[in-house]
Amino acid sequence: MSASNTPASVRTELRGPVLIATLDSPPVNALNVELRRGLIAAIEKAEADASVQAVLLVGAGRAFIAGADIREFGQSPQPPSLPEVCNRIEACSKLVVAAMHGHALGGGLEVAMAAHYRLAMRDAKLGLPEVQLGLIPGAGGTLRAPRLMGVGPAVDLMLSGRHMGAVEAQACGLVDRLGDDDSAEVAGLAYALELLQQGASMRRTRDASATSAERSESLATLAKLEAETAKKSRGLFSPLKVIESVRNGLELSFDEALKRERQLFLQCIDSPQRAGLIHAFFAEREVVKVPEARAAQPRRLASVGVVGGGIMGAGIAVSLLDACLPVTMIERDEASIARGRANVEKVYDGLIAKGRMTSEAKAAVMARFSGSISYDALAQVDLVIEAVFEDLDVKKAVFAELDRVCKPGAVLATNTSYLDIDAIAASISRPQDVIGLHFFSPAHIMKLLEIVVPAKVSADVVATAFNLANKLKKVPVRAGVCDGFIGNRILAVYRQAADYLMEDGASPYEIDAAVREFGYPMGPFQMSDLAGGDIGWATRKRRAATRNPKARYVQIADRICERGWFGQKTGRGYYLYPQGSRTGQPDPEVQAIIDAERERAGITPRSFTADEIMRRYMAAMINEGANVVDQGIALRPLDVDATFLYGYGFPRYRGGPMKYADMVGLDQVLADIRTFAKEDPLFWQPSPLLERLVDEGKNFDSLNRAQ
Ligand code: 3H9
Repeated sequence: MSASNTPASVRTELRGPVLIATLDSPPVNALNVELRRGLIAAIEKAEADASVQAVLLVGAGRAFIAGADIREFGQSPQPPSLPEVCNRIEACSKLVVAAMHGHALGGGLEVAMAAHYRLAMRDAKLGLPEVQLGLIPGAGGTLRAPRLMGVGPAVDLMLSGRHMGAVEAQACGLVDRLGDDDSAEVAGLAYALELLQQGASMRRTRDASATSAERSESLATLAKLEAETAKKSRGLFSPLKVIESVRNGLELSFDEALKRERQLFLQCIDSPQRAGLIHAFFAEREVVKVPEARAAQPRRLASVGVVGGGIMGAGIAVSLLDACLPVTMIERDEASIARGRANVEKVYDGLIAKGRMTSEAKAAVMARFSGSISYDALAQVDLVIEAVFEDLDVKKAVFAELDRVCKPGAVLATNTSYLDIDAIAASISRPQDVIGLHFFSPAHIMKLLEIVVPAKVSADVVATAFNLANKLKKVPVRAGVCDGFIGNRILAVYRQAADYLMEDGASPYEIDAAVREFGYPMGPFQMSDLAGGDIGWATRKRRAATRNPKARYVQIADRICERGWFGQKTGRGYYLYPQGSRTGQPDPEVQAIIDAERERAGITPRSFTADEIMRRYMAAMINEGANVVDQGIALRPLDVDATFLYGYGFPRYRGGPMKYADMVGLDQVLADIRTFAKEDPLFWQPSPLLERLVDEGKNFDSLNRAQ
């Protein structure tokens, strides 16, 4: 037995006739330049040593290989490229076996597919998720996966980005053997020795050929998938490139198809969608890196109380129950607690109806749920989330009860969307335990959780909130206290920009269409109809007393609400919803209201192109985003991005509003704001941060990196 270290992070060790090459680059063996060089060196070493009959590729730590190193994209490429590495592995004259455990994704699976034989441990998760980063598998994956698994399953793996379990991977031909031993190394070594003993042939994936009948069948499957993909992946660049590359693999020689795959991959690398999607990938992982989570240990979190059993409270309860936490729900009377329980059960009944849950599983979950009309039932819980009516006095009354009954050290959270959490904290004897946990509706589905940090809260309470988010599989974003925190504060401003556009001449239908065309699933007026116009109306009334009388105020929404047109739930809002339909139709009476309001305000309507609509909409969003960062409400621009990606339907491939601003150019955004300011200088006040960054020639991302 001999051991040595080839470049940096690929260790090699000879065990009898097998050279074990262990990739070791924590945390997930992303294929950076050292690993790529190390892999080539390991293969060369095997070729040069006559005693080596086989090479075993394994990963150290928790994964085989999580793919190419995403951090290298967009920088100048360093040889060898990953396709070169895969080709070298495949061409090796000694038998190459890949033994996978943990994640084998993207370039990681491509390395394994270039090996001659593949073993997967039962825990392994295999996938080609490149499209989620705006890419295609670019190291032979679009050609080797169809050869191993067939065109249909391979395209499904590539377009869905899903992770496939080892058993399924074996069933579809992607792996040859399942490993049951203690480690991938032990299982892989035994498999390699067995293959040598059997005199197994050198089996190169590139050589797997199809009959002409099989090829025509594959082409027909592909044509069908292409039509479906064009419809489904609206606005996305890379999914159709996957199909194109798979087709090349069927029609061209392997080498020619590989060349084309590289070209398609590089087109994807150059696309703004790749930049947006990779920014989103890292933003999701960066948001948890907040000072309090670094400084303090989370408190114990074994049971939770929820006050309020309305739609929000019930959604929060479901989210907690799904994370295996026992939940005690408090309501004011027996009828309300029965309604709260029914709201929770309704979610699970929906899953049962769709075949996604069994009645037994529901019973097991509901066994963790209890309801009570007495706050005393919360005496021993570790955390309480209040989700009652959005009114400061009502919330303070709840907190007074919590202060009375909860054990010392219990975390007391409010789900308020707008209210002053410092005021709530100051109203009880333990402000250090009070925090905001702002869930988004439906709370059991939406990924965003704004963690709102009041002035007096302890660091370990903030750390506990981030720990909770992790348990709930949410994307937590740290926010400071202000009216609306990060998301709703910015929303209020660009909704105003949309209202100005509407009063100045664009119809709500044109604005919604422009916003959808930009990539949102729906526009702001559709969203208002879905959420219920009465919610915004109540907020406007609440703010009426503090509104700047000199600021422009569009009254169209109030006129619509005064008629009781609150959107889908009342059958009409900005749109008409005949007979409970959820797809709205333009409403001529709404247009008449808009015309009357324009006349009352003395406005001569003009037309707006979709481009101008979006420039104004985005400028308002970006400008307020900059204010939110400048005032420390968001820690970094990426926190604003994550808020909008996970809570407001912002198109992921654009990376979030601040990333989008960087891509458009901050000077361009500022120039737009200054132009719009000529019409309304009060509304269009450039953010000081935006002006500073433009002066210094910097972008928002420079602030992300500065942290
Ligand atoms: C590709 O392969 C292209 C090729 O086809 C062609 C090339 C020519 N690179 O998510 P976690 C970091 S494209 C760099 O928190 P988990 C991550 O940022 C790639 N870094 O852990 C984090 O860093 P930090 C195709 C990476 O257990 C840390 O590792 N592959 C990469 O929840 C831990 O990650 C993919 O798309 C990477 N590839 O989940 C897979 N992967 O600690 C992307 C992770 O500083 N990765 N990091 O915050 C994942 O989906 C998840 O990370 C994984 C682990 C499921 C593996």
